[in-house]
Amino acid sequence: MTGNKILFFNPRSANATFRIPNSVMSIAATVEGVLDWAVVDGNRELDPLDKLRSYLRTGAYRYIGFTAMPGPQLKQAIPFAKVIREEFPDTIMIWGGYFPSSHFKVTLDSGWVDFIINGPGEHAFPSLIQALETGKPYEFIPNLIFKQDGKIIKTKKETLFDQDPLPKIPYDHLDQYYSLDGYLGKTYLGTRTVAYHSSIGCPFTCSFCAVVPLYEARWKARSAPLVFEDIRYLHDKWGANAIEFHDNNFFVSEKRAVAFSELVRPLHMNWWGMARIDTMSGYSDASLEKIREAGCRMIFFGAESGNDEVLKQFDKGGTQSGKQIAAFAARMRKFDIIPEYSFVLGAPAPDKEAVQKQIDFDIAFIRKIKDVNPDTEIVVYTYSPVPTEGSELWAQAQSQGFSFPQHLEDWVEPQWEQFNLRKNPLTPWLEPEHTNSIRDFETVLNGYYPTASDIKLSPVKRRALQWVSGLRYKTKFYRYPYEIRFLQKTWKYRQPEIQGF
Ligand code: B12
Repeated sequence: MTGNKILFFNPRSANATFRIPNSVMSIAATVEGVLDWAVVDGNRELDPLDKLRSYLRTGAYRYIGFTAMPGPQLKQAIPFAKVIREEFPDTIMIWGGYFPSSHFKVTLDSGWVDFIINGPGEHAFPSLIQALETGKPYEFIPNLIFKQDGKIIKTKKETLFDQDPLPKIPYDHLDQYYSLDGYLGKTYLGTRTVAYHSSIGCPFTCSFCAVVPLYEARWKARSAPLVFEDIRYLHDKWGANAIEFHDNNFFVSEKRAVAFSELVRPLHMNWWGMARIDTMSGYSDASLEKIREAGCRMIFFGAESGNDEVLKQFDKGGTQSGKQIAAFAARMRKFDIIPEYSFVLGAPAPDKEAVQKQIDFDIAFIRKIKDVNPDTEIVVYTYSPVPTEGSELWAQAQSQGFSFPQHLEDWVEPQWEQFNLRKNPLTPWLEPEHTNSIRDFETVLNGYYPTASDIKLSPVKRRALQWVSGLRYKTKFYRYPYEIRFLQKTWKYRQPEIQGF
């Protein structure tokens, strides 16, 4: 090997063909103009391993950077890393993203990965490359995890940095590898939807959320004018007409959300983002009106549960309560913004009956939300533990016998994929009847209230689904809803919780 180029890899995540791979692109931005880089996007390649090999065979690439979130991305990330380690042993393999940051031991124990970037990588990655290029020590660079003499070393975590000085995503450079056109997809928001990330982290410490171990309750945002500058560029140059804000918590600052709304309004773009119910309950009517007028059509909220005790168990923090969740859904009707509420069912409880009682409670609560605002979109997840050090919920999960795979390759087993999709949580306290009661209710609910985000579902199909599910929903008879499942399967019904959003 003679070169010092960097190859980035975004493994395939189903149904994500139009999403700009922001995780690796934000890292590529930091070496733009300094070192040559290329990118392979598993969503845009029929045979991405072949493509990776074709770059590596040139001998010009010394570094390879993988991003990985738990779930379908691991199906490429893990076997490809193994092959690359075997066929190109001199390549320095660096992983970043939610999976390796949370599951660093199993990742490094595989022997295929040399370095993990633990959380934000915009400083750590270029510093590491510079150290490796110049033969200087890297042991003091924050946000790194690696092995030394068989021992795992975690360097200190850097305080979350300001976002405005960070370099811009090199969209034009990305376009040389994959046409940007191919990333602007058709959604219910628009015909050319762009994925944009305007802030990082989240100021809360919910114990079921994977964002917490990475960002440690910190949040930093790009200021409204800079976000707008990027959006205007994507609109003017690439014809973007809708935006999915992928921030964990876009609406932390009312001032920033309103400032952005005022700027973007003339572009007539539809957009979507994620928020907390208690934060937005505090927004004034005037702010919510401005946000709607600026094109915000739907907002995703972590409602989690209508039971205040469970909200406490989840460390939801803030002021969120069952009462507030319902009141806010009702309030959103006035503004014509669809609240998309996600619930996390199946939390640990002292015994089987208590688990079912809680599931039944939340099913009744979800029905209540639909009564106060039928437009509310409901996303139902099953609680899947995340390794949040120091959290009681994680301790509870472990004490009841839950553990993650001990070998990296085991993560690609179908049952762990289902776990990552939060469909089959593999948690010892959930019996099949618990999971079935969640899935059956979800099927009937989705039948009676099909999601507005499924653009392939015609009005006729929608009505047919509603008709078939009506009696079950009204009589609360959810068991064995095979006929609804058959229609959903036939019409490839889109479930945001499985496909991501
Ligand atoms: C975009 C996205 C997707 C896209 C993937 C698009 C793609 N790239 O191909 C889609 C919609 C497909 C998706 C799917 C899923 N996702 Co997703 N996704 C996100 C989201 C919203 C944004 C990711 C992003 O672009 N961030 C912006 C970048 C800049 O931040 P970042 O990824 O953290 O990257 C930084 C560091 O981690 C690090 N880094 C990351 N990668 C790399 C690589 C290298 C080489 C280096 C050096 C550094 C580095 O540096 C970056 C800059 O600081 C995140 C939440 C979030 N806001 O981050 C969830 C998130 C990652 N997804 C998550 C999950 C669980 C899923 C699913 C598996 C399940 C689900 N139902 O959502 C599905 C799978 C669906 C499927 N069938 O494929 C979880 C992960 C939870 C966990 N346990 O770790 C998250 C955190 C959402 C959440 N809050 O729960 N997702």
